[in-house]
Amino acid sequence: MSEKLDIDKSVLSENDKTAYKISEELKENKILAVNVMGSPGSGKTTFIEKISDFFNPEEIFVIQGDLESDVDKKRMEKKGIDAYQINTHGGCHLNADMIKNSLENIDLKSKNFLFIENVGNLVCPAGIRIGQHLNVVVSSTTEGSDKPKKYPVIFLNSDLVLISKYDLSDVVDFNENKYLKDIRNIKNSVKILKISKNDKKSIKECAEFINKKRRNLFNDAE
Ligand SMILES: Nc1nc2c(ncn2[C@@H]2O[C@H](COP(=O)(O)OP(=O)(O)OP(=O)(O)O)[C@@H](O)[C@H]2O)c(=O)[nH]1
Ligand SMILES: [Mg+2]
Repeated sequence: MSEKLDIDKSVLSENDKTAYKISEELKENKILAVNVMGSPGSGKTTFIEKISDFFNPEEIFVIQGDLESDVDKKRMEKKGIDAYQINTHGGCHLNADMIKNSLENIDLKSKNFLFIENVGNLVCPAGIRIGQHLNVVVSSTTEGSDKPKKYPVIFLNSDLVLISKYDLSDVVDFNENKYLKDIRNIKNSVKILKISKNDKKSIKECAEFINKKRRNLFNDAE
């Protein structure tokens, strides 16, 4: 048993070393990397599409993680955004090596933001370092208000929780008080924003938060 634990530890630390190098390389290029996590269909790609309207398409690039297909990459390209697709073929989360290989295909100059859409699920991507500076969980009202209580680790590791599909909250009897109370019990300091894909004001608030995080990271006031 202890042997198994040692092996797991060394695999993890190799990943962490690569993740650290990625994070530093992106920092040198003044790029903020945002790891977008959440259940399948929670609205991760929609969020990236919508938030891109508040940035210059040239300053963003996206790495898409899915088991199969390039559906989400094509959605990005339709918005004029540089995108790279990773297919994990069964793997339930992205890892640092996958991101390192993707970055070799992307010209980092002139970019300010990297959005990484992780494989859709609330378990595996939590706590895996992929070079990100910011962890975002897109958690939709339609999944039910019990998700923080059932899947606490991903919320614990997040910097920003987006309650997505907020326009549907009444239809699905989303219990917002319970949801918020459960999140606060897991991580009191986490930023929580409510978003709906057609509510520009809600998306603008996210863009402002992410922009501020970038400014704080690089300590520049522009
Ligand atoms: N009503 C409503 N529907 C939304 C909202 N955001 C996303 N959707 C819909 O939810 C569905 C799934 O959205 P996606 O953005 O593809 O979800 P995803 O998390 O990227 O899905 P995977 O990549 O498959 O994990 C689409 O039909 C979206 O139009 C929202 O704010 N309100
Ligand atoms: Mg998607």
